Amino acid sequence: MSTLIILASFFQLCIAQLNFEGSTGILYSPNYPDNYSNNANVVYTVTVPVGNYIHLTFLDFETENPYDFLNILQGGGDDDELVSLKNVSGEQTGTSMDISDSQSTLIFKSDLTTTYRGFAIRFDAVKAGTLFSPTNSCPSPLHASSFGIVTTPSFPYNYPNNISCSYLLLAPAAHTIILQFVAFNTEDGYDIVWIYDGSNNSFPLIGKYSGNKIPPIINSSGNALYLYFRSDLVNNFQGFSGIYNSVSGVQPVTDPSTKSKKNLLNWLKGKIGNSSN
Ligand SMILES: [Ca+2]
Ligand SMILES: [Ca+2]
Repeated sequence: MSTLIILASFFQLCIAQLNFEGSTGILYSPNYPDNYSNNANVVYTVTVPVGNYIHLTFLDFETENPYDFLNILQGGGDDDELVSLKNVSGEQTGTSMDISDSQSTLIFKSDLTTTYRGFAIRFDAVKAGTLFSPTNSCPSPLHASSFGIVTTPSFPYNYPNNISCSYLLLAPAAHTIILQFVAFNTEDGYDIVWIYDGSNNSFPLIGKYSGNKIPPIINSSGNALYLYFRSDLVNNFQGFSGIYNSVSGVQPVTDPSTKSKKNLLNWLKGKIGNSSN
């Protein structure tokens, strides 16, 4: 039994805890945007400023239903009064929920086989006694993290009429960017996103997309992708949510179903490694 296998087995038994504090932030499943591992057990605590409650937005959510799930509880930290609100699993991209507390605990567990991409969930603090209201404004234009999410304004609520937003996805030198939409619904032919293979709209146009069909996975040839979204004066829809991540050099896009099989194979390999000890 190799040291690596011992470490890997030990690590899988550990419960990871991640604490988030502030007015907004994004929780990602382990390994995101790659598949989470089997046997995952991760606890997230979210604390927003006192006098606020928590609004969750599922920017991306895909787990094995019902075996890999996120248990959402009200309360957290030193609070003894944890109340389980619901278990979330399967395909839940574009949904949202309120937690009437300034603290929440979210526990993600996966079982022994079959993994998916997992989730990206944004939390926002909302003043107690008021309703969450979408911003209706463009997200920040620069996206230079190794991975993240880009959405139309207010996603999953409808984007406003007559808005234009640009998004610059930037990776380090000698990297390329993969962009995968996980939700897409705009007014066909009128509310359009243009995607360019570079840092602005003078670079080659990869494609222009509208309607309710998810665009293909997009790969940049260099270290930048530029998106420009424009809605016209009438008829608005939910818009899009897309995952970007940077990879070293140009890499073939992996079919997610292949990834699941590969993870299962790795798990089986780990078991064989353990039993030969
Ligand atoms: Ca599973
Ligand atoms: Ca429109």
